[in-house]
Amino acid sequence: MNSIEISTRPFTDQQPGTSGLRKKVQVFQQPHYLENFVQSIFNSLRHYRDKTLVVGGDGRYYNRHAVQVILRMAAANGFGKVLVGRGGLLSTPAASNLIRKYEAFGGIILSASHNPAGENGDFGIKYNIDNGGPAPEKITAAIHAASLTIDRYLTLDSRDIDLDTVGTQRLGDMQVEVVDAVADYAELMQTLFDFDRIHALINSGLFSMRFDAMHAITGPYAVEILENRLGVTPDTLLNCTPREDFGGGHPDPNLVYAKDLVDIMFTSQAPDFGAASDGDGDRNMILGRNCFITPSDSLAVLAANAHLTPGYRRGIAGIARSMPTSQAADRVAEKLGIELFETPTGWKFFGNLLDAGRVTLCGEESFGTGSAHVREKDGLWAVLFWLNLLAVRRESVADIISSHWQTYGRNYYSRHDYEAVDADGAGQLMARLRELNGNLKGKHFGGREVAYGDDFAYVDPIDGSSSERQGVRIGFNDGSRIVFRLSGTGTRGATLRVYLERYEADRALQHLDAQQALADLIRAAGEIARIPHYTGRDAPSVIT
Ligand code: G16
Repeated sequence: MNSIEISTRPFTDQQPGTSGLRKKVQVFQQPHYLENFVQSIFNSLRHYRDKTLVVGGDGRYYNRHAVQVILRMAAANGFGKVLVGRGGLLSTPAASNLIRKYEAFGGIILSASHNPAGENGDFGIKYNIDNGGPAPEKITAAIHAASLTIDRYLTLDSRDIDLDTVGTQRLGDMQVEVVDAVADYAELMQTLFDFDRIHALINSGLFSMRFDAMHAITGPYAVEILENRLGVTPDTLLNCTPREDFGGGHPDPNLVYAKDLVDIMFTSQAPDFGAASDGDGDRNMILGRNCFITPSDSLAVLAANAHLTPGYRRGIAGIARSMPTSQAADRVAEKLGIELFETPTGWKFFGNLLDAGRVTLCGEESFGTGSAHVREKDGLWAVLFWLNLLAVRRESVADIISSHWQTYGRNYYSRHDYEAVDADGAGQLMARLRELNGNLKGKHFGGREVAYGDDFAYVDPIDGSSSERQGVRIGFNDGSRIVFRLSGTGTRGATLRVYLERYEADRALQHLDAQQALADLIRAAGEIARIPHYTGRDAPSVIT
């Protein structure tokens, strides 16, 4: 079957953000829009002829159509084989696993993560490289550059592939193998965690839990692992049937959007453990009875207890966290005598460190934790890690976090989001902060003195590449800090994120409400950045 060449013209808005290209579905539905971006990916790659590509997505509206488009274009561009998840579905960590396990050239993942889905929702697409991780900036920059000069793309005039039957089909000269990625992923988890011990805990009669897949991709993975292999009862699993519109919800596992689960976990009769994951299965939220574990604390607890699991029994090489993530993990790294890396926001910045064996665990405040087992953050992995700790320690989630704070001190932490604000106003706010921050040293806010103000820049210790303007940091003389940055994943206006952190060593003061404990810093942030003036908002839309 001969490939056909379609003439096209560039779109000027195809610059990948924190994690690929995310836009409203209607934007992707413009003629040639998706095809242009896919061809731009291929145009920025070399030596992929006859190689294998992994393709799949989180099942949101437009997923199936996009998979068919990509299959035709992959065949026309000379790939030898595509591995595609059954139904066109792959969670992000499962896609990363497939790329690694089958030594694929790379993968295309269709997802806008936790962003709402449906005809009026969001869609997204990103490219992952052969280590299974998100493409680094030099590749995303090349894709963007290619998107600005594209004048044609290649496709086939062919029927749709049957995506629902596991097995191999042909598309032109290319093989398409529809795979059951759930089994591959479950096997990987079984090599890392003590399934017998978790099974014993779950079936002890002394333990109860809930897992909320938020009508998104992790449903089938949770059923296979938690129900079929670990023995939870079906009523333990909430919203585990994936829907194209995620049931009309916002599958972001945090205290605001995972409301069904939060309502269950904050009562006197609550289960012992609760967890949720997001649209594409890479984020997680961990809860105990009446207890929320911040993602930053979760990373620190996992690092401190990793030796209790089979997969990390021999210890961890190092830890990496994104800059705005709290410094709780730094204290664990120090005690363990291992390296700690502070990277810009975005999982892509962990890839080199993981590949070089410098770090084993990574985490971000944005509800992401993961390890060297794949090159993406991994929601169910974090849930199983916690279950393994609970099975070994036989303590409550609240007791585990309290004793962690007693040992290491508590990093009070919160993120305030001002979502979908006017982009110009948000840009001006950041520009003013950048001008100001060099002159803030020595000034006082809320009883604290500013020790430094800067705009975070990062030099990758492995390949020397540098990334500038990654967030304005204002640090105080007591070690507390405020970070301001604009989200790179939103699709409407701009989203201002304000990250607040303060350390508390005094055990008697470690059980305050975080908003109360951070009240001075919250006020200082508003004052320094003049948030109401630039955003027109006097309160954040989401607090996590
Ligand atoms: C993506 C990235 C994460 C990042 C998060 C938030 O997550 O993979 O590394 O922390 O976005 O980014 P921002 O603050 O720029 O919105 P996901 O789960 O959306 O793919």
